[in-house]
Amino acid sequence: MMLSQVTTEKEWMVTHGKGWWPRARRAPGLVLLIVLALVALTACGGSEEAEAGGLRLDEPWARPGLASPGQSTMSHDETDEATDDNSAHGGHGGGTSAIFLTISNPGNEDDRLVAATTDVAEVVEIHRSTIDASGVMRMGPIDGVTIPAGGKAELKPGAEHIMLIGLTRDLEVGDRFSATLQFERAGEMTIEVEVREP
Ligand SMILES: [Cu+2]
Repeated sequence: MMLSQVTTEKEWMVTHGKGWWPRARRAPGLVLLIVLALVALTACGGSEEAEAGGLRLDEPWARPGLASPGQSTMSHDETDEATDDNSAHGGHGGGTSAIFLTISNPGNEDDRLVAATTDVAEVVEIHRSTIDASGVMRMGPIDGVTIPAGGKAELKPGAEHIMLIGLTRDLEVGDRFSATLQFERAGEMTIEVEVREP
């Protein structure tokens, strides 16, 4: 269409007569309807699970734990950390827990969980549990968990998990707390974690 032919509204009116006005009035209403429909679709489309940057975080949960377990309530000496050999998280007064969840990545690029924070623990680390040659379960920090493009990462007992060290409050079954996960591509995502028995 030769837009240059329509130089002014007046000229358009002259060439198209009365028909121009109803059409012009209808158009803004139509645009508004489309916008409203898109807003409604967006609002209904979101699941209950956190979703951002293309990632989907499903069913975050954590083990129960106590802020001051047993006899170790006085071991606040940070130098204990040097001797912490994956089997005991000494050096912190609070107990431990771990967050588990499934992270799905429907996108075309791998993403990577690189860190996490929560105010219910003094230290948060990404861990992997493995069973050594003698059948003993061990765990230790890893630098991240890859969520492959078109795939998922399952953080679950006996595998990768988000370790909570030095609980600042008791985590009892039914409690909820928030945690923020840091992804290389998706950035920060905050989740609500429910405390339950494994
Ligand atoms: Cu751990």
